[in-house]
Amino acid sequence: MNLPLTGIKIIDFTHVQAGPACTQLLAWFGADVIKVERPGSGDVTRNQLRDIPDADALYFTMLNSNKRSLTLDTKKPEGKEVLERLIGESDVLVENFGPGALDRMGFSWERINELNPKMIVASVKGFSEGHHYSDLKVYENVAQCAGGAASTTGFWDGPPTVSAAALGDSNTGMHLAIGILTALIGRDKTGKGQKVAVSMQDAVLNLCRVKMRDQQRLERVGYLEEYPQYPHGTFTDVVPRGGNAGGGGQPGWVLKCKGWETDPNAYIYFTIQGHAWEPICRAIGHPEWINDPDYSTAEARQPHIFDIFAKIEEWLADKTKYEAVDILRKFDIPCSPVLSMKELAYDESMRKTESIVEVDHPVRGKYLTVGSPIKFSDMKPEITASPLLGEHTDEVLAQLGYTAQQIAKMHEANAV
Ligand code: CAO
Repeated sequence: MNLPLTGIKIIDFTHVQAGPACTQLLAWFGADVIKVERPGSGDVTRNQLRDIPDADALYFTMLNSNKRSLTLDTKKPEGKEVLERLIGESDVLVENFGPGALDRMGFSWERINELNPKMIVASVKGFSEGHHYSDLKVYENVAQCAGGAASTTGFWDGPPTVSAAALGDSNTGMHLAIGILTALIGRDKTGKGQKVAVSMQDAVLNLCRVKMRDQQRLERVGYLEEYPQYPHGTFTDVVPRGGNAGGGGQPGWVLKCKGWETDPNAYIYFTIQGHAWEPICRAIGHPEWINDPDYSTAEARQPHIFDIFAKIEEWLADKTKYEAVDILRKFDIPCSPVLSMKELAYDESMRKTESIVEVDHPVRGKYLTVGSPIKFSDMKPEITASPLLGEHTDEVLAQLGYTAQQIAKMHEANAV
């Protein structure tokens, strides 16, 4: 299949999650992504949390599919020379090293631009350039704390809480991918490359936009009517943690279903959409609420919203989460079962939509990975295995014009 990014060559100087998630996405869509790794060790995630002693860890395989691997010691003169040639022939260099690492290696933006003025250099850092924390190294949870997610997640009587979703890592990688594609389109118009940077703090904050909305509302009116703290609790001058409250104009909560005593995921998320109040009352067997002034408007319901949720839980008590959703869907009520990772892994629909795919790896055998969450009408990315460390070193060097003898010498010098 002629994928749209076919012909775009990417030097993938990324590691761990934020950068690899970005380049993996571009590889799915056809880019030739050459992952540059340190000889002998490679990306640290190859070894992290291994479940099979000699096989690359799932952390690596699930973030580096569809790529080629080139081992290169870019601190050695031979390695630098190879990287220079590669820069001369590529379209994009993506990196997420600690602050200043690329400059210390001798590949500043100015130097790369000199080697190839059409090159797009894309970086992930913890904080934006010019920020007073821009010298910090950053991992996922650090970013969630810095970007406003942790202070607004969890319950009001507990500490700031991080999300399991990789808001700092993969989310930043997705932002960077958008930046790269934009710069590529820009280059088509100007003929020039440019620097693209996304900080993890900013990418987290971008997803916490509604909490910034709430901060401003709070400062103006002193309360937030959709939070559980309203109207019985108190507000300070900062956005509180709202537990499982719905973030928009419609209240929602995680509600217990049959079996919750023993199954940690026997819950549904239930949303009370204002205009769906009548069907909700019918669905849960309380038609008398439809015209009751204590229930008929969102404003009237809010003071006793948790009593309403308790009544819905009574209705749910003899229904599994799946049975409940099957009834509620008929009434057009936005809801979902709370699904465990196990349920998702074996969900036939997720396999059918290729949102979860099985990949064959030469060492570990078959494993599951998350497929493309972006679906196209004219193409279907095929997810292939992640490369072994240095699997494509000789192939890439030969394509760069090195002779077999020169390649052997580089191996001897441990430069590749
Ligand atoms: N050959 C030679 N040297 C190499 C190399 C190669 N192929 N690849 C990397 N290196 C060197 C770098 O040049 C750097 O050397 P110096 O520090 O001496 O200049 C060194 O390896 C370490 O790089 P690092 O600072 O990126 O690595 P770290 O393990 O100390 O930090 C991390 C990891 C993630 C905290 C840091 O890279 C970072 O803050 N990145 C930016 C934010 C980010 O992306 N974080 C998300 C990671 S996903 O959770």
